[in-house]
Amino acid sequence: MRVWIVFLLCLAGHAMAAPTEEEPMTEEPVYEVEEEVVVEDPVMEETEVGANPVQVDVGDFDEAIDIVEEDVEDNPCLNYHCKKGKVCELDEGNTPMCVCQDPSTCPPAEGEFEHNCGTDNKTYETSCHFFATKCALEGTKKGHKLHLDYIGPCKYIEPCMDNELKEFPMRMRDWLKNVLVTLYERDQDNDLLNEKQKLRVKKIYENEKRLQAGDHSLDLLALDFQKNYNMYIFPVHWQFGQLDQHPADGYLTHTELSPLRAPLIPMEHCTTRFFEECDTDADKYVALEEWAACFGLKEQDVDKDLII
Ligand SMILES: *[C@@H]1O[C@H](CO)[C@@H](O)[C@H](O)[C@H]1NC(C)=O
Ligand SMILES: [Ca+2]
Ligand SMILES: [Ca+2]
Repeated sequence: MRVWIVFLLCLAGHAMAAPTEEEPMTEEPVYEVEEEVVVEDPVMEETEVGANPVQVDVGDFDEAIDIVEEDVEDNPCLNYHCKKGKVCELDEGNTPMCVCQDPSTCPPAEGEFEHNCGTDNKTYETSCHFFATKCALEGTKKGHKLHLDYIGPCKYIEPCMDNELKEFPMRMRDWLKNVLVTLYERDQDNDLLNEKQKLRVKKIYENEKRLQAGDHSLDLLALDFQKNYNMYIFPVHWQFGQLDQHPADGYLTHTELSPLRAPLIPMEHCTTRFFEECDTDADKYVALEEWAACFGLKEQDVDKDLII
């Protein structure tokens, strides 16, 4: 049961709020500007009332001192949002602009859980350090290829064997179904599931034929998938929707998939191969159709409207 609680926490909080990377879709400057102006997390929120946000955020070097001398009220950077890895600075004309953050200005990690492993197999102290580093490499091939790989420090990941790769979707779709049922059971007042999702899960929850959570053999998992196929359709769609948020465009990027690794520790070493093979057209995105096929759903059961 304890394991389940950990999974739940992962799902409800940590994993969903896991650092995600906003991938630049185009190099056009117009897009850049639009993205940077979006006020997602107003900088104010993180700052105590009365504190000088400029000092809190930057706190060094000449430019910072210039800014500090200005009236904070008039600081155009205050409500100017920069994407991860960048911070706002003023140019000579007092116009705010986003520049790469110096990784050394990132707040230090409060624990190992904040470490992240990049696809370069380097451990980054926090996601802030990662994005600042990636920003500095912007425009280079190396920077383009650098993504967050998984949460936690880099470690040795054993190779995924063929037979394990086959088990992966079987275990995962069973796990997804159990996660949803558990969320449903515990979530009468919280908002872990929305109303539409609750209606769907209710049907699974109340079905007496449902295979209860447990350490089942692969044969039993396979048999249950045959017998109770319909119960798996929604969980597979649900997970796709949970991951497809940065942006929610019907495709999963490598980075959008990274939160999934954390809760799937027992099969973790197969995630990379699994997702590589899911991307059947090899365009580096896992589309909903590809995702569903990976989990054994039939083509006619893939339904965008189930992502609710
Ligand atoms: C990645 O780094 C970890 C820890 O530093 C190491 O054990 C592992 O072998 C590395 N993996 C690869 C593929 O180099
Ligand atoms: Ca997406
Ligand atoms: Ca694809």
